Amino acid sequence: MAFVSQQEESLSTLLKESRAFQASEEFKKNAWANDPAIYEKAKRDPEAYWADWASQLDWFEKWNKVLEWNPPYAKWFVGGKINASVNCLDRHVRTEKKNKAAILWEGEDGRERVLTYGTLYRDVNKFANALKTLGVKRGDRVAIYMPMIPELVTAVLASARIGAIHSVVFGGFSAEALRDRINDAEAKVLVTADGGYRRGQIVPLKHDADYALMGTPSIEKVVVVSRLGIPQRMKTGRDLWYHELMNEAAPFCEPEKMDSEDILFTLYTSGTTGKPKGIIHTTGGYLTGTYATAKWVFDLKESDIFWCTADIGWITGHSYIIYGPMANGATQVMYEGAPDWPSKDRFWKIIEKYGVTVFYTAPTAIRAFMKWGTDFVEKADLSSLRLLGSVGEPINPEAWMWYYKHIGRERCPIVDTWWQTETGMILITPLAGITTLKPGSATKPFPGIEADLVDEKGNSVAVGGGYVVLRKPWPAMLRGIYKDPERYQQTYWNRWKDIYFTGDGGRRDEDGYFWFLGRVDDVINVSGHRIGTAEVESALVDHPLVAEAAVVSRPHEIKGVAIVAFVTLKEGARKAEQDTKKLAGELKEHVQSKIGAIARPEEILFSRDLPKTRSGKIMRRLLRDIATGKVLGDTTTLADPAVVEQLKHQYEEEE
Ligand code: 7RM
Repeated sequence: MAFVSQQEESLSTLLKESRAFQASEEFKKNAWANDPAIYEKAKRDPEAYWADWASQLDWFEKWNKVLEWNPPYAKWFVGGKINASVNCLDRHVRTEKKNKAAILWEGEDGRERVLTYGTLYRDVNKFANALKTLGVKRGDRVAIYMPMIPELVTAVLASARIGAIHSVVFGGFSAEALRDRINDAEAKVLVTADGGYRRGQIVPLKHDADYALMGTPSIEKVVVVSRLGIPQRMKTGRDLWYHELMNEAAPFCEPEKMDSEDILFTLYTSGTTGKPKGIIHTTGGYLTGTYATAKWVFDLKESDIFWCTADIGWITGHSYIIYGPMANGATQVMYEGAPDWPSKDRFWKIIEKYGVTVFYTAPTAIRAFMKWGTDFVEKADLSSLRLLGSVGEPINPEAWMWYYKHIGRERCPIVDTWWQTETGMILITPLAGITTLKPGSATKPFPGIEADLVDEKGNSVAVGGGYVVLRKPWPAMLRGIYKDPERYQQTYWNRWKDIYFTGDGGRRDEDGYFWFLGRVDDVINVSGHRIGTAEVESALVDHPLVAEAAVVSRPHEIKGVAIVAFVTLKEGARKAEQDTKKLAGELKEHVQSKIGAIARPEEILFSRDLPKTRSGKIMRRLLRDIATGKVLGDTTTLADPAVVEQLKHQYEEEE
């Protein structure tokens, strides 16, 4: 095992020796949240606590009631009048923040743009007026299908300014997916672009949108941003250039005085059925929740340069690129493209160039970096970083340690933030100035959040495994599923009375820390023993040759179900042309030694890559189908459909 590097060995030593980490004294001293008493204070009077956060925003009219809770429907800051764009822009433009950078944008092609709060304010006002001239009114839906360019932020905030409901569709989705979402929302206007760059390729958004637009009767106008400068076929009477509209638009648009409970946006997310759910978020509570968590979790200060690598097409981009950080008046990096273009050090080069201080990314990205090796990382100066974040799936302790050591250089605390499209805001997370960190744990509920772990009957489990639930409403919670109240009730509120079911399973340890084990349908029951797919995956990834692993179950005569593991090997390991049979045996042994015989995989399949959704979540459903030899389901949301074909063939060969 000559290719097991020195670093990897010391990494696992680090992991074994100390399992708890703390921010430096200096970090703690300066953190916004550094007094443990805030947890107690919030618990004692949650409404007063949330009202305190809300009062840090700008309201046209104050609310007369903090919370109205008629399960499963909550209303926050009832009677309050507010506008989200005013809170992200106007209130900063009135201060010395006017000339502060809001967005440091970098295109994948290397193009750079800096937008100050002042210039973004001007653009948003103009585009808000442009939308009005196109007939968009308060309550109308605006669909947005764009690359990661500043005009995407402008379109979102302009919609919010005039009280239109934005519905952002991730630019990586297909034309059909776009069409279905436009139709469900009955959007009046679509804002798109000629395209964007991804891995050196052009993503032809307008071209794809044209296909979708053949079946979207509600769309009256299409606005096209010229990102690439590629000539487009513009349909007369329907399609308009963004820059032409902007040239004619008046510079100020009076913001709509929205009710706190007016819909700010819908965002579609996959559920258990084929039809995506349009998650509804409203204005006052959502803004309060994202403002508060952005400030405390990311400890945002005037001098920070924040970089959230998510796409705005996902909730993470809505909450932690647009609303949370901008309500805080933060300076951010926004990057258009892929982490490995033109080379695998693109992210580190960006951090170095802009002096990023707070970096927020996903475990799947971290595992890719691990796979690519430390050479790409070590050359970069990452000394500006002071805080790291993770989101999207459970981060296995090995990835946590790698992130801590190689990116944070053992100086930066890591906040593993658990939340969902539905929760709108981060709910379970460390506060780095207070919380002792344990690699792999999202630690504790944010102050004011009543998260719990329960058994089948809904009884609280103090220490042990269970379902993660929320016992009390929180400001940024979803208000429903667009045009489908029945499904809202069914999906989240039918298991236990007046308790929100997250769909996630986890464990709570003796210190009250939450350890997420993945969606409950990912929990495997082998011979009556409950095993989290994440636990087995973590054990596999702990092996020095393994880069990434996904574990699924397959029906088994005796055990009920058996464990099948899909494994990708690290770059060096792959080149070494391992004897796969022998290595499979070794990995099974490894899992057995880490967890126990019950967790020993029945079968291990090696693959160059794992099938992932475009937001980076491993598609276990597909892997399950492959493992059971079933016909494959829908693969249109896959990042790379070829991966599945390759896996299928490989599996059939090995059979
Ligand atoms: C923000 C986001 C939500 C699901 C959620 C979990 C999983 C997200 C973590 C996590 C463990 C985390 N929204 N998840 N963050 N699991 N630790 N820190 O991802 O709607 O797209 O997904 O993602 O299963 O239910 S989402």
